[in-house]
Amino acid sequence: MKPEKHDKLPHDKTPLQAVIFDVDGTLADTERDGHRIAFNRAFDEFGLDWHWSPEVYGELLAVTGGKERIRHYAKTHAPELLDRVDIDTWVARLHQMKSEIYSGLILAGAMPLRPGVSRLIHELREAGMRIAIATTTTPSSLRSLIMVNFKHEMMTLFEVIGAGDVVAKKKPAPDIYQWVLRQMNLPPEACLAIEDSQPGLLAARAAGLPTLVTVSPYTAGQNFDGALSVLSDLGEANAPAHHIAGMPLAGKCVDLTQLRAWHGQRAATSQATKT
Ligand code: XBP
Ligand code: MG
Repeated sequence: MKPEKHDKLPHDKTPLQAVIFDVDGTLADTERDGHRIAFNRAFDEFGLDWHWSPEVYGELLAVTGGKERIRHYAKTHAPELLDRVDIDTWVARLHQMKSEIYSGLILAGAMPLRPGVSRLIHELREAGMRIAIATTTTPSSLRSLIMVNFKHEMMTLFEVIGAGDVVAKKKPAPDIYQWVLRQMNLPPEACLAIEDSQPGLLAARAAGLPTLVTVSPYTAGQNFDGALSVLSDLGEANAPAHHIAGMPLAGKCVDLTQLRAWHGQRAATSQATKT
């Protein structure tokens, strides 16, 4: 049946129906003291003399995905490795080792959630808002982070988990967000993404999602043009978030009322960023 003209609301009238969270840098500051440490320990286990300092790791974050990051580093630091006939298996085994070490660190309590994350997720769930994950991280690493911080299996907390190799192209490609939207059967304009990095913002925007950015230590200086708003974090009543760019934060912290308000005004932001 041909859809009636009024079946589809204009973009700026579509109500907010789901919030899609990034993981690393957004839910928790996992990179420098989590993933980086795990990569370095796995390199030791594999007899490699590689060591990723906090500075080097910051540069390597431009390559999203752990296996992709390892392969990229090998290209410049040990190109002979790439000639191995079993290179794909070797990278996968090294990354598997890294992921196990990472989960061990997380389960030992090394990585608390960022300010406001637990509060907002609980508020969204209580309000019946649909919530999902869109990340380049490996599912086992995410599961550990969720288990230790929420005492929940990830699938009971989030309706849809888009993670790791479920899509071929990782952020900044839009694929992971498009995959999540398909699973949720929602158009992008009915959703809002929360990200911490430029590759994440680019991925979400390329999928058509209005996006809030909460910067993390590695991403604070990046270009966030096109974001609804850019903040220090989600904030708590006793530890207010700081506004950095984009639409202002009305109160001390991000709550559902604020997300709905930004979402409702998103047409103004996309106009503003086009000029
Ligand atoms: C950030 C990433 C990930 C992590 C490492 O993901 O690029 O690759 O650095 O995780 P996001 P893996 O911000 O999208 O959550 O080693 O499991 O890939
Ligand atoms: Mg991130």
